[in-house]
Amino acid sequence: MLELVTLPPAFGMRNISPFCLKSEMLMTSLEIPFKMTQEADPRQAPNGKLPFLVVDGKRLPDSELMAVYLDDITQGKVYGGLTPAQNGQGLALARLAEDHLYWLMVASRWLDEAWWPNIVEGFFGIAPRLVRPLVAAMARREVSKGYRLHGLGRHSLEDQKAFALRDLAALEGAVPELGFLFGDSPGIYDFTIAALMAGIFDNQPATWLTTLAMPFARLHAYTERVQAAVGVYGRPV
Ligand SMILES: N[C@@H](CCC(=O)N[C@@H](CS)C(=O)NCC(=O)O)C(=O)O
Repeated sequence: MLELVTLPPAFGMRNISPFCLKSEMLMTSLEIPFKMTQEADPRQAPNGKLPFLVVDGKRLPDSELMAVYLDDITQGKVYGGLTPAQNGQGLALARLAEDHLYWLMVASRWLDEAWWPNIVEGFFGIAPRLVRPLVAAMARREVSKGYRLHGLGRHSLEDQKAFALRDLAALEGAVPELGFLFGDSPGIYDFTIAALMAGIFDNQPATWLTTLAMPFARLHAYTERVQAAVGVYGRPV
């Protein structure tokens, strides 16, 4: 049986990572038998990132490569039904969500002083109390470096919030009022957007990004609709 390895629950979420949640949604929708296990330390994962999929004892990293693999073994059930235009539109939205808005979500959790204690408890709660602040601070430095390398980390918080609002407005404009992006049932690109937005809307306590996102009612309703359709929610239900 396939094994999907994800991060453990945190911040009031059952599945905290957009990439892990997207993969769980996709595999559930494909009705592929799989079990989920947890790994708290991404350094133990291939490429140092979660999720990964264990296939016949081999570890397959990256949620997108996993989707391609799942497409292969289901004879095209992931991407096969999409026209090139739909795939182009979906992939552009996925890149917006996962390569831009995702980083603003990371910053809203990791780099906000007021939210920082939640990271220490949520991600490093299993580390011995004595070394916990040190281990957490080292990880934070890495996140901060990565954010700066991305480029977003060079901007003021005010500008980061303005970037986030433009991303949210773009997604709000792109998702349908009813139904899903490209059909009667949700597909890979719906899972990508909804998995990210679930972690923004539902993480506890709210981050500055949660507060910015809340007024985007259409995006919120869409996020709920996708989760309900597949029966997989980021939060515990
Ligand atoms: N492109 C990867 C991204 C995965 C990713 O960034 N996972 C995060 C959790 S949301 C992670 O493991 N981060 C740990 C790190 O970067 O050290 C995918 O689609 O699976």
